[in-house]
Amino acid sequence: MRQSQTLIPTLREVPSDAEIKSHQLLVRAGFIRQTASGVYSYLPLGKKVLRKVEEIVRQEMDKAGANEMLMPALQPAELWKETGRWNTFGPELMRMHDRHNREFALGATHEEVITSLVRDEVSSYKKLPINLYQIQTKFRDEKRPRFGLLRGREFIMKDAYSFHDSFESLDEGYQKMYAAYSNIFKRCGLNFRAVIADSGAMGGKDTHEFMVLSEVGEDTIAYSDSSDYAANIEMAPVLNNYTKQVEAFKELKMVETPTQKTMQEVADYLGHSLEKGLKSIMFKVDDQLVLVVTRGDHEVNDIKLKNLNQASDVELATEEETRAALGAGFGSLGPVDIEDKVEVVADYAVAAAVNVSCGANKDGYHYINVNPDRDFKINNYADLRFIQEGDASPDGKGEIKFAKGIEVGHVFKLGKLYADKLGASFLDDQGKSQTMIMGCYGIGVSRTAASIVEQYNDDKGINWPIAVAPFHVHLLSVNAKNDEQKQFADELYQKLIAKGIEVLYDDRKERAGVKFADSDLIGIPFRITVGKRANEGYVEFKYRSTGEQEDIHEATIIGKLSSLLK
Ligand code: 9G3
Repeated sequence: MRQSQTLIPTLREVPSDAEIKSHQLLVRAGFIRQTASGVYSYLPLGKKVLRKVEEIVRQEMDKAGANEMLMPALQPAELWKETGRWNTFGPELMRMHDRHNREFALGATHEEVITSLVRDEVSSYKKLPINLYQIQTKFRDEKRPRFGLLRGREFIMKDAYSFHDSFESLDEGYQKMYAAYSNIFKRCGLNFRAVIADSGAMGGKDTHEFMVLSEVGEDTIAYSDSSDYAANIEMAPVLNNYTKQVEAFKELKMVETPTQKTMQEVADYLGHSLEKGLKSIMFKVDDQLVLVVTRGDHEVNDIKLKNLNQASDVELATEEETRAALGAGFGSLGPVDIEDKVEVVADYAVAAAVNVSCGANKDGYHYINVNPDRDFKINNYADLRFIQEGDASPDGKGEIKFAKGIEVGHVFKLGKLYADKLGASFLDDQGKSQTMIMGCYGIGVSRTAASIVEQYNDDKGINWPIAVAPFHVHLLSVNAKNDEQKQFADELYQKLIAKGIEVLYDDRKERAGVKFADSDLIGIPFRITVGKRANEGYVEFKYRSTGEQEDIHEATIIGKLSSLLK
């Protein structure tokens, strides 16, 4: 591609609305432009990178036995009404009417479309398992689109769906996708972890998220410093290996805590550490009030609370509801003397508490020297807290550390949920009708491209790994006025592309400094500069990743590049 004939509008200054490196660099280097909030145009270089990432995805998906197809973005509302998701999703699901006033959803995902299609076309166990995938634009009306391609309202996803006649078959299909995802992200040059995740509203059991390690990631990963254990912090279980301190029980006493509200204020006022206090928070779990008690230095994990009761909705209770139930407001709650006004659940750590403080369910008062069993009954101890750095790794090996991650992939064992709702069944080898068992597997293709920039950049710009770079070579002629050099560069350009090498040729009538700065910004792995030594047949060869450069004879270029690009 000749730069004098394409569109690569580079910018010197950082766009004000771009907070993170990948967003800043993709805009400055002329890869993307925002069309609306969370909606982007991919300019030629951006499109080239998308195509490279998609190509890697395709190769690995096809190798895993998946079949590419393409589903519509326009989805009839009837399908979403059949699964009940037309109502469970709010404004995030973009909807529209056609000219006949029929309702449609703009595809945020495709479980409804694919399951209804397979329902209509597959009815025998002989046709199972089957894995169908697409690479397609998705629409999700995010409340706060940000970080450029990382959280857009229109983005490119590879979504795959597998259909099975047994859970064993699903496990096999899931493992194949898990392996394919590992290959894909490895080939993209990404530093990632597959983490145990929460299936959220999708139901089903096993699910893993593929997380690119990055400080700008919105998810927190809990990983072991001595094994490959890694889980989304929402999911990481906490071992119940608390030891009860050996300490004589002291006499329970109620004390005035006139203005102390937060755990820290109460602990400071009563002169003990955070962990010698109990924290009690009122939740509404499927509209049922539940008091959740944890140690003062722990945080309630609402996902674990939700999974504890297989609830569909967990939220904090209001102060009014809390006061109505326990006669006190936030900051004065506790498990003592509340009989069965509300259900009480507690994290395992609470069972090991000795002589601790807690709210007295009376505004401005706390109990001290509180002991479980003697002073309060808990009908349900469970693992209800977020894991913390330094906790033992759930696999028993080493300690937990935290890292931030960008979710670029998510694989689910869906089970029968969608097939049930949409009536996707098959006749088994006994001729008996069975419900299909499904898996679904997503990769954020545009998000993956941006994640690569997050991990491959320096103070000069992007530093693309070869496998996903928009071009292999950036060819520059620095003195546009020198016919001999221009002639040399033109011929070299033809030679390289004749050998199938992907070359971006900067043949613009620009000063050398502008060309070098743009080249560093765009980040193509290898740069060939044609300058004054062209008359001896020598060019300058520069490695974008290390900055090292050397003069080489043009006769050696093809051989050098062929070995570098292998
Ligand atoms: C919606 C909207 C947003 C959504 C969904 C539906 C996330 C939704 C979960 C999935 C599950 C898997 C197939 C590929 C892999 C992920 N956000 N999810 O279902 F209507 Cl607005 O998408 N789908």
